[in-house]
Amino acid sequence: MASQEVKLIGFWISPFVHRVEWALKLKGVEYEYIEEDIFNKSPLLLELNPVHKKVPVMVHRGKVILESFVILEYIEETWKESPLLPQDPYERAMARFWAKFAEEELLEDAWIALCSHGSQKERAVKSAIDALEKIEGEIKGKSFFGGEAIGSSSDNTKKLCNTVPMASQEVKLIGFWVSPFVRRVEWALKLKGVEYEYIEDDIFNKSPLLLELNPVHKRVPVMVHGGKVIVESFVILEYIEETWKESPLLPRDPYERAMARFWAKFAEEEVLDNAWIALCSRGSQKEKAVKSTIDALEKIEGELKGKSFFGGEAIGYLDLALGWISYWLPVWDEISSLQLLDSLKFPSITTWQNNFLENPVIKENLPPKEKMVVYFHNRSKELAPVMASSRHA
Ligand SMILES: N[C@@H](CCC(=O)N[C@@H](CS)C(=O)NCC(=O)O)C(=O)O
Repeated sequence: MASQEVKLIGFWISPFVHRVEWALKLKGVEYEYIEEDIFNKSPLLLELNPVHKKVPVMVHRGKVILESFVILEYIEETWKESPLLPQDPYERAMARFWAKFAEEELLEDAWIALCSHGSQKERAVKSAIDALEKIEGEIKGKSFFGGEAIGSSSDNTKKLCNTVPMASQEVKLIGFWVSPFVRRVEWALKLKGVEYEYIEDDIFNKSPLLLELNPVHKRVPVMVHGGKVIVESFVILEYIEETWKESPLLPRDPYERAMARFWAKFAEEEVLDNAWIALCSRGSQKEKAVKSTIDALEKIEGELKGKSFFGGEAIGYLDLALGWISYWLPVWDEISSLQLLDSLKFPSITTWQNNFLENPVIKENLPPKEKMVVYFHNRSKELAPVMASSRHA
């Protein structure tokens, strides 16, 4: 491959950039490396990554791919030699789960531990060590997470918990009625025509089953397929897509797939997190969160314009990932007079919202609105003091 086909914009010390470089080198992909100064960003970086303005940025044949994990998946799908992910969908799910876990629980806490002082440092050190203990359990007895060779994780990885005895194709989903993370999994299963047994849990009084099946996060959704336990809704969606090939949710083209994954992550981190803070906080914290949510929605509006669905003509992965915007966000708007989803400001999102909610699979699988209003009203009141104190933490 001609080196000009792949360009990587990086910063010498970034671990996110290095993981992309390692993947390219392991696969023997030639690339041109362009060093960036993240403290004095170049016009090129700002043009290629206007959303986050961060490295790494990979450009392949003029197409821009962002976010190191999204880039890793793109590299894996584009250059098949020396695979980094295992073949088996469950092992792939485990690799994605632990990668996400280490990023969210270890890297973030270790960084806070490095940069903070006093009780905040102590807390972060403790959390980082807790996370390392879980990772130690995962790698025990292996040369690499990828087994005998470097990969994203293991071919022989331990299950999150003991295997649950059940028929080989049986699917169970443990959920909570109002969780948008659970609904996106249900929608995916229904769109693909996969039968499953739904088990309602109480996240305020967790069942022994939930604690046993998801000892790491203790959260729903938890999906069990033929006794194998998969957690984290985006990891579950990828597993569903790889296991049941009918009615594909992700596009075929690796670049389009990368875009779907990028926007799903963006909406989760920038829209969902901020909208939740906007609902549950007060005063200037609320104002700031409202503004950030609207800024993020503007980017989503730009991404959607002119399309019926994010997935084109049919509901796909990104529609499911963002599905909560169509139904949960208006409820939050109503409870807290947030005025986030203004139809004049966001005409494309509004049209998409109507298209999405008209689909029978979606329409028939939504929590009752009145019950949601009461639930979120109470939750926002309960969480307001917690949000206020976390601001000063
Ligand atoms: N990132 C997770 C989020 C799951 C999540 O936060 N689930 C909530 C219900 S909406 C939960 O189980 N909360 C219980 C807890 O955090 O203790 C996913 O996508 O699956």
